[in-house]
Amino acid sequence: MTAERFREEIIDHLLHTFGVTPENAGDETYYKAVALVVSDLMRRGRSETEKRAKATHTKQVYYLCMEFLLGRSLKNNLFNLGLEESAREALRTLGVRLDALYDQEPDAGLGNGGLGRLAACFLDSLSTQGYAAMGYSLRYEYGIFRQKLVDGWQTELPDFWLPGGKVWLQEAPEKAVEVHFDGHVEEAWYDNHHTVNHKDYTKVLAVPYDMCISGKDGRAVSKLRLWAARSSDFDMKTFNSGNYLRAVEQNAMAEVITKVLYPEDNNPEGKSLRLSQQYFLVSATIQDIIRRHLFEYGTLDSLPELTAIHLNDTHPVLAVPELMRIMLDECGYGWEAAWDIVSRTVAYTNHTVMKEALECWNQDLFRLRLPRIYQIVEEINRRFCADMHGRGVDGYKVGRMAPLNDGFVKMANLAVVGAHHVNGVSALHSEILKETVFRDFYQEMPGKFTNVTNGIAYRRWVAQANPGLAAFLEKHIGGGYLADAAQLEKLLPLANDGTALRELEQVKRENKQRAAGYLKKAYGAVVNPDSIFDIQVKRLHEYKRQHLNALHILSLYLWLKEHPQADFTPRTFIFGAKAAPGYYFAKQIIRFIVKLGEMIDADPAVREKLKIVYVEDYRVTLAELLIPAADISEQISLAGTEASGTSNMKFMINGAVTLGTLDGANVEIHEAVGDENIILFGMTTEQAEALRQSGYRPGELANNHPVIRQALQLMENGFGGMDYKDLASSLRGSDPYMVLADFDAYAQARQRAEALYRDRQVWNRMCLTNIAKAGRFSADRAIREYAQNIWHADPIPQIPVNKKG
Ligand code: 26W
Repeated sequence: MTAERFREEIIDHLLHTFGVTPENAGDETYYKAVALVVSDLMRRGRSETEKRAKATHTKQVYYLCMEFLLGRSLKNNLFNLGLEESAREALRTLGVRLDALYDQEPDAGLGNGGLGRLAACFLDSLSTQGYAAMGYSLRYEYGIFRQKLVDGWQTELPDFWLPGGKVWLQEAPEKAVEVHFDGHVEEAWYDNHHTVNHKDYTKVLAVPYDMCISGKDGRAVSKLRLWAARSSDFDMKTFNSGNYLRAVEQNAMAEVITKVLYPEDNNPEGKSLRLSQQYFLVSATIQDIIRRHLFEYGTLDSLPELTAIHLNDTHPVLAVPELMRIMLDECGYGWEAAWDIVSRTVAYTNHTVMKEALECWNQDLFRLRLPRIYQIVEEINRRFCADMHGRGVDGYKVGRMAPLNDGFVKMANLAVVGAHHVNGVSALHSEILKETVFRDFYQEMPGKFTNVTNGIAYRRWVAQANPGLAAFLEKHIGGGYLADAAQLEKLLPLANDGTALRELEQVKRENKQRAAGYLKKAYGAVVNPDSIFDIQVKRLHEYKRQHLNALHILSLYLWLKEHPQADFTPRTFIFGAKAAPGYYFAKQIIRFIVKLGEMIDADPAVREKLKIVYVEDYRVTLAELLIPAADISEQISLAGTEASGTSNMKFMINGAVTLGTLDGANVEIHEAVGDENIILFGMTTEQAEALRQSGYRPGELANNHPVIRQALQLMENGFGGMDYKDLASSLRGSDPYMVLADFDAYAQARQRAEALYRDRQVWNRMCLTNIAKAGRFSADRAIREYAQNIWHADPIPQIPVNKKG
């Protein structure tokens, strides 16, 4: 689209959609008008994609996830459609700056962290590579809370994103479906025919809101369908009989289902509302998938050949009994035929080994809320157990694998039983799954288990988030890497090119300056762009060990006090993390970091050398600013705990060096770049396990280690008007994630990092090699592996529609 045409369309939307003249419109309205122009284009692209997929009978991929952490869309879509320049020019003639409009867009924060961001990256790749794909999730009214730190303590504010975010959503009321809860089930025989009736249920309407997800160069457009809960009918009878409040209340009860995203990550609460959300997503989605399939093909017999349903973690696993329910109760299938179809259609990815993250529902709660689904789960369970017993499997083992056990519905067990493939998200994680969480299953059905290492939408994370690096790449290796990430390896010959390396250093330096400017503006934090930018951004969780990072900074502080003359490269430590609102210990860690930063700031002897910035309200948009500015990427989880990590990949491709443990995808990053280009430290998974087995005694370790002892004492004595006794005593007492055991190795690794950094040529070469080797962590590669090994799906053939079918 030309700039002139773009301009006309913007003006058209201003006048006719928003009723304002170009002269009177503000940036917010301009942002919306531009978004609508882009949306219109994408919708046309989407119908093309659908037409081609239908004409060629291409297998559909349906990606179900309770979270899609999309961030902003405008820049991404303009970039993908190749329209950024036209838009910029069109707006310029109207006296408006495109970059100002970007800042009008709120982040669509419909997710907590890695799981949700991965889903967003995957949709991008599915579109780019031209698969026939849809994502399904919920249209939460409130996304992940806005974090506000009050004297270091995290408080949560609602994230009402829809006013600025809904321009991307198109309501499709004609595709609304009913979802049924509660009531009871009656079974009967009529004329030899067994019928099941779900009686007296409550209905909630699921209304789809569709968002188009563009791919690079518009090869295909995917659709993300977000369901919103709406009361199916206002109870006029109750209302008329004078019971106004009750009538309104019923309405509100239905709509509460999609009111807010659960801010828990890795720690489910087992609340009935979350179960309702999950079933709501699954039931609406499965009905939609079946409707689409029947409309095209008229029978569900071909479902496994023509659709792949992917469960992103266990949260949408009720898709398995829901699909069974519809086939049994509404389509007349018998159990065996239905089960055969379901279990050839559904696949499942596990994203965490945290025991407490494996969702279990209280059986009674489940039965009351979802009586028919419960019955089906019972039958799945009965048949699975009978089958296992029949094969001579030990009774305890069958119990451990059973979907129903100990009064709970075990979601992970149901997922493995119902899925044809189960995968972990990094090589190490997939191995750990087979040895621990799914050991029993792996012994009985080894063929189900596989690995697909995560990947990232690198075009967003490099070409859009890091224009300086994009220009550097364009200059030295051309634009081919945008379609084929493996081409980043073309950089390797520059490893000894001093001029190119200095250029790369300059790119980093400018990104650091840009980030510094923002930190000054947003938080009043003054940071030195010549210091080492050492960044840890991710959810706050003990296993990720932000407190290891902070404890080491505290020890550096104490050391610098004693060695004021020491030759020391100034460092800026940047943290960004939200804690689950009820995770009290995590909130204490945040406060400890913030207060430590304040103590350092107040100390003229140290503050030129050390600086901590805790960025409030870390989110996708801040990640896009901070990651390109990083020198060091902190990936310091206890080995064996982080399933994959994906920020490690984003940092790497932006030319930061990983300082990390052999955990998750760090293992594969190490493999890719070699010993020379990563700074590894700490115990391996096996060593950590062995230490635990042999009896880990952190208290003793603390007392015998002068540096740790002194640091913990300072925490106990307190500073900044409070003490950090809870934290210190957890470390001394049990230290579940072995912070103290890895402390020395971490301190040494940081020293090595400093030494490497001081040799600018060596460091720049490390950065360059990291970028060059990041290609395998592209989501395009991950999606191809899913498509080939799990979904058995191909991209839509690139033939003109009218030549076929
Ligand atoms: C409240 C229930 C719950 C439980 C687990 C909510 C969310 C989860 C997620 C599975 C946690 C999560 O986001 N896991 C992360 O998934 C990323 C993508 O695969 C990995 O890179 C991270 O290592 C993993 O922590």
